[in-house]
Order: sequence, then structure tokens, then C-alpha cells
Amino acid sequence: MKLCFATNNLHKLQEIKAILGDSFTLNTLKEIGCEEELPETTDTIEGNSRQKAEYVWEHFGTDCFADDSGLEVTALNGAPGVHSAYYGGSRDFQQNIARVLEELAPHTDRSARFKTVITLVIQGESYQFEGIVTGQLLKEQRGTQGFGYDPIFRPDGHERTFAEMTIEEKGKLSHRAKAFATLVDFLRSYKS
Ligand code: ITT
Repeated sequence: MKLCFATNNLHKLQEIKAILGDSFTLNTLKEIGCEEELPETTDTIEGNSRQKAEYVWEHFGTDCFADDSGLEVTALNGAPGVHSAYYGGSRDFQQNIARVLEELAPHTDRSARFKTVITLVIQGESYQFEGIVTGQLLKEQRGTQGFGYDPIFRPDGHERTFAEMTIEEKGKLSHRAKAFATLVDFLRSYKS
């Protein structure tokens, strides 16, 4: 089975490829001829995930999956959530982090969670898979790996932030890894 990972985010692609190893080859959007930005105009992570995957199916007729993810901060009532990519006013990770840290500064509760919703479209049918990881937001950035909010997010039960972990370490415990594991389980039973 050939599957396209419907993302323009190279970090996400690298993370999923690191989880998969050489066992399975994914097509990229470019490889199926999709050069455009995917639509993300709903107001939920679930909705955007579905929108991206169904766009690819409808325009390119390719079985695919899309990942929509966000950081949900308890003291900020779940923000930035679906707005995570542009929270600081642009796609710039440093601006996004700066806004979250500024808004969180007056609060003592620094708990947060990352959420990923993967939508798989296979033969025109859509299925969703969720992965969540809880953690604490640090006051300062630590580490240089990963992307987005990784330098300020320390997953519960760990000493290091996601940005201080290798891609393989993050790939064992992240929100994306959890959602992807349920997708893989589904595909195993789908094939048999
Ligand atoms: P695609 O839609 O093309 O897949 P995107 O970057 O637009 O890529 P999202 O809409 O899911 O992806 O954006 C979510 C944002 O949340 C992303 O830009 C990061 O700022 C942040 N984010 C998502 N996953 C993350 C992770 O594993 N670690 C840190 N930040 C993450």
C-alpha cells in the first residue's frame, strides 16, 4: 500500500520517517504533484486534520493521512491550540514561544499538553487517531532539536525538554508518535 503523508512541515515528516525506519515508504505531497498549501480553515485541530487529508484525496485521489497538532496550555484555557502555528503573528517559532511565555508569566500552573489528530483517508473513507502527551512549560528554552514549542515543553516523567531529546527519543513518547501508533494498528487490521 502506498500512502502519502499530507504535510508541508519537514520536521513532522522527519519524525514519522524516524519512527517508521526503512519498513515503509511514504509519498510526500511533492511526489504526488501537490505543490500548494493545504487548507486549514476550521476552528479545531480535528477539523483541520480532516480538511487537509480530504483535500488531498479529493484533488489527487491518493490514499493519505494528515497530522494537525497543537499545544494546549491549561492556564490559557487551551490556547494556543488550533492557532499554535501562528500564535506569535507568523510561523516564526521564536515569536510563538515568546507569546506563550509572556501570557503564562502571571500563572503558577504551567501544565500543558500537546495533541495530534491524524486523519487517514483510505479509499475515500476518513478515520481519525489522537495522541496526547502532558507536560510542563519551562520559563526558559532548553535544547536545540525538534521544532515549534519543543524547547519549552518538558514531558511529564522526564527531565529533558523535547528539544533536548534525539528525534528517536521524542519518537517514543510524543503526541505524534502515539497518534501514529494507533494509525499503524488500524492499518494492520485493515489489511488482514
Ligand atoms: P502541516 O499543516 O503542513 O502538516 P503545520 O506546521 O502547519 O504543517 P500544524 O498546522 O499542525 O502544522 O501546526 C501546528 C503547530 O504546532 C506547528 O507549527 C508548531 O508550532 C506546533 N507543533 C506541532 N507539533 C509540534 C511538536 O511536535 N513539537 C513542537 N511544536 C509542535
